[in-house]
Amino acid sequence: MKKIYITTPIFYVNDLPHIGHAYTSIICDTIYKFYQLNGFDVLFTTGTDEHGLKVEKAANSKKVNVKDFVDSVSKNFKNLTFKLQLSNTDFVRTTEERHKNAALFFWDKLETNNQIYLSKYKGWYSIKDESFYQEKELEKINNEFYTADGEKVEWIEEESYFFKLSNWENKLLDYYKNNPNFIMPDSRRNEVISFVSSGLKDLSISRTSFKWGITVKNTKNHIMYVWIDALVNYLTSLGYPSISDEKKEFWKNCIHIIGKDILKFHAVYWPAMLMAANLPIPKTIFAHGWWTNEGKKISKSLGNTIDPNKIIEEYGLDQFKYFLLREVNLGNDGDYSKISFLNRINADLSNNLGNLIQRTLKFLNKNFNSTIPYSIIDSDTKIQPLKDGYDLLNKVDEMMKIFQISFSLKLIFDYITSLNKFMDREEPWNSFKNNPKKTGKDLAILIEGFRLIGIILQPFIPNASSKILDTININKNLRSFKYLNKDHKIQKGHFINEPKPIFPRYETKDC
Ligand code: ME8
Repeated sequence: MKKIYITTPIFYVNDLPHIGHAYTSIICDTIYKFYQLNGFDVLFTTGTDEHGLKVEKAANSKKVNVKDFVDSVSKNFKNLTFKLQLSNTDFVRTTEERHKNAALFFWDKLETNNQIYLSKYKGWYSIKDESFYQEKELEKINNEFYTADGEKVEWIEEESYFFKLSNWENKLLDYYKNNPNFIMPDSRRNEVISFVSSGLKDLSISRTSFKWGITVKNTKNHIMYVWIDALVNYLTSLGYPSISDEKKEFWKNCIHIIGKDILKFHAVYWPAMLMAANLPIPKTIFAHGWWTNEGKKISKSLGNTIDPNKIIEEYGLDQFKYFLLREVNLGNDGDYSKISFLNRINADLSNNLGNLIQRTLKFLNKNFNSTIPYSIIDSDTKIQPLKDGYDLLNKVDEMMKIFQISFSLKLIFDYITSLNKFMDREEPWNSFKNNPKKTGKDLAILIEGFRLIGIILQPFIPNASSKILDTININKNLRSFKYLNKDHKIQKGHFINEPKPIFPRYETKDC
């Protein structure tokens, strides 16, 4: 069985989860479910990044013990995995022993390979990003320095261990050149290539001015740089340092899904450190775009963070997921607004999909006693709606391979539109009076279309899909993608359960 390993970033526990964290998690979950239904063996890990100055400060500002603080905030992120019904196979907390061992072993490996030296760091640091900056990357306003995101940086001077990042500049550039799909999309790849080409400095990888983190072995006060600690979580989940041969196969096919904010860490520092530790490099790093709220940057200080729990409670999980996945092409930025959310779910889910299924099944229920009146024969499978339906998986698969999730949904919903057109053209409610045989055949074609839609939509809107498949009475064992073909088509005499509305319609006049 082919293996794939999907990861989200591990989230800082300095604050509550918001729409951005939910977004990355939903993308990973969709990819996980798609591959799993397509016959792959998939691992999917997420978790929380619990060390570092930022988290320590957040706990101090609330006057709580740091460990108690991280326990409680990490729980909020774990609860989000339940609320989003994620299929994650692991949840790594960097305060777990298994992770500390992995991070220390990784450090040892770098040290043994002569990749680390002791010196002094003098330079700028952003606590929010937990990142070091060169002056050329900053903007000077009134004698103070700021990152491109407007975060003030602080000057630090302290003894520090360094990783010999500068040694890896050419090897990284070669790697990017020889592996064009390592960084996606292309615009991000170009950004990274230009960053590395402009020169890499050695990276400070320990801090001595705070305590909350993993203490470097044989030192009293060196705390491992939180980004090394955090990145190793992807290996921790596979059992590092003792990764089984099977898990090594997962690592080769690892896909890191991240936001564009943390590209440098994943696409520059991480592959350099992996090469330095003689470990293989993951297959792809995909950096998605940024969500704004009604056109404004989401930030705690503006008080405009969007709580995914609230949207899910008000409108439903599938609606929330569908909007995020469909509204923007993966890689682009997106804007959440109530009106665009409601318009999107009303038009696609309620009108296009929900209405079609509801009116077809009600008609079958009323006029054919909920029983399929016709068996589709092989020559029927050339009829357009069926032919298109059986071709759908190939097309969607091509798009999913390049992470075009929105376009995959577009293909599926274009197909649903074509079924609506078929229904309107064939008018079963009219033909029924004079030609019930034709009506029966048209209904069988539509319901076979619903079976295909119900199966292929499972990675994207799993709850609605299972409602559709339950209503048209498809056996739970016959719902993976291998059944998306004519060999498993619905037969005459197949009984349909009572149709229930799938998606309500929402008023938009108050938006
Ligand atoms: O960076 N739009 O954690 P973090 C889209 N701990 N995605 C967003 C978003 C937004 N407005 N806001 C956040 C860290 N995200 C480190 C990661 S990994 C080894 C360590 C998502 O809590 C997006 O995935 O700041 C982004 O990369 C991530 O949350 C940052 O989460």
